[in-house]
Amino acid sequence: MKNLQTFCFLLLVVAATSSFAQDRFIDCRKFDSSITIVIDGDGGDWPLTSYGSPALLDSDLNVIRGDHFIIDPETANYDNQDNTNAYEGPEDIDATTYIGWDDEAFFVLNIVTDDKIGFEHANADTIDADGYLTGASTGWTNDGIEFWLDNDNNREPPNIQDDQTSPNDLQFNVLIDDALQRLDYPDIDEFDIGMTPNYTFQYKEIFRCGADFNDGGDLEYETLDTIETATIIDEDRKGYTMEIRIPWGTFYEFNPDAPIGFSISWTDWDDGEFSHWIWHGTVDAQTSDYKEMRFTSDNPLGGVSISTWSIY
Ligand SMILES: [Ca+2]
Ligand SMILES: [Ca+2]
Ligand SMILES: [Ca+2]
Ligand SMILES: [Ca+2]
Repeated sequence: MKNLQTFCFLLLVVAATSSFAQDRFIDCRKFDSSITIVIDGDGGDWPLTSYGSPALLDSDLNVIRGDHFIIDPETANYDNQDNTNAYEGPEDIDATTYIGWDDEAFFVLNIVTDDKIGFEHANADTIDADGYLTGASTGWTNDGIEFWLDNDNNREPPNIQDDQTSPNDLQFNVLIDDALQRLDYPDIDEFDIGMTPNYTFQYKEIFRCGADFNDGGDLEYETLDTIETATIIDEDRKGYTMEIRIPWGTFYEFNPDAPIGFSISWTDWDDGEFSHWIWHGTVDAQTSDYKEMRFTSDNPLGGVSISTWSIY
């Protein structure tokens, strides 16, 4: 009996050791077929109790397997572009970002704490006096989330800030502008919400991409139009919840059949000054710093958790 226990223990040690190197990836888990996510800014349809540990980074910035994201000030990089917007703690900016997938799309639920929310905290001249978006700027202009995608998973080109020729590599962001407009300017027609004067989106954007859908014109509009987003600002304005649905095939080689390179940054404008936390821990837009994300289906979100399986 003792020998059997020793054997079982050794078996576990071997299993744990041998699986370690293989566990260095972001685990994007499939939703159970019973789960339907509606993009309405309400996370109540997400099976949050099914999630396990967050994807973290060790001291060498190697990824530790996890199925969602948090801002870890120990390893994430705080970049404020040398202005005076200094990080003041979790009431300043904190976030838990859940991910998941089904046969049609990739989903994100971004739950954020931020005690300075409003156009008065965003980039100057984002809106005009009547609350219409000006189109003066897109991208890094308000609170929100940014995704870094290496869809062919080759960590090339080395720096997409300088080399924006690969159609597979891009950044994509979603800001809270449309939700703030609905809140602060209730008379604005829904048709005008989130749109610039020439009818392109101001609260979601594709950039740093070699593909045509980064052209600022019709194709970019049509591509962004397929990406559903919904943001609800907390009643006390100390945070917001954002849901995003990106259909498979929206970007070249963006599908669950193969891993992609991935990272996130959380953008926080306070008092008119920019900052962001970069999950992967370095400030440069180097694809080599992204981490592998795999789309797994063996432990579905909202299905029966492995921890509840009966062993005997
Ligand atoms: Ca929802
Ligand atoms: Ca803040
Ligand atoms: Ca690439
Ligand atoms: Ca803010």
